[in-house]
Amino acid sequence: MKLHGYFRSSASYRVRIALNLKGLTTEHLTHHLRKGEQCAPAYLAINPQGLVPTLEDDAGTVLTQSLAIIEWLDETHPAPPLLPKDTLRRAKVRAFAMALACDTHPVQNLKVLARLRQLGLPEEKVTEWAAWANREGLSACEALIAGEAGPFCFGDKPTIADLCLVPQLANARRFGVDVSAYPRLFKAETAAKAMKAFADAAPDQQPDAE
Ligand SMILES: N[C@@H](CCC(=O)N[C@@H](CS)C(=O)NCC(=O)O)C(=O)O
Repeated sequence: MKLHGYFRSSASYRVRIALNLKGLTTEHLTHHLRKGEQCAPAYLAINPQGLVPTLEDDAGTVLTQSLAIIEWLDETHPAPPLLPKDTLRRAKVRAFAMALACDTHPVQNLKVLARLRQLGLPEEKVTEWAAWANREGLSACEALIAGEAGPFCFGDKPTIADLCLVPQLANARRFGVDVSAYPRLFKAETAAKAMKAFADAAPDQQPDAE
């Protein structure tokens, strides 16, 4: 398998964690997002959205969208499971993951911030926008798992909720968000980061890290 990604990409980070948890190795192909390599014609031919990650399986089938990739990995390599068995719990885990992957991350993505700059927003306002998007999403997520004992987001094993949370907290810190406001999320992050699968997937551990 080949994973097209970028060390600082939080969506790629989610997939790297899933691969590590499943004990799967892939070839890592980097696309320098700040240099716009995700918009090169050869890459757009496999991912017309011009976003990372993209996974190519051994047969050359191309998969895009981190959550779709992670669920496919979970279905094809069921151990350890990344979703609970109980259908209601599955829905809750997915809702938490989507609060970050669908409603938080896209609003503060590179492409959106670049557009705000093009429209004339000064750099401090761009950062303020990104920090606001992170605070909105993380505050909601803190409330979503307030009643969960943990230590992970949902229970004593990582799920796709944790795969989305850890990279999003990294983004939040980059934009200057005070993450101490989210003690329950911090508890889940601490449990996750203690696992080798999460530690090895961290941006600063990647060969393309700057
Ligand atoms: N919903 C997509 C998001 C992918 C995405 O936005 N990736 C970012 C990096 S985390 C990217 O490629 N940004 C490039 C750009 O904005 O031009 C997923 O989960 O895979």
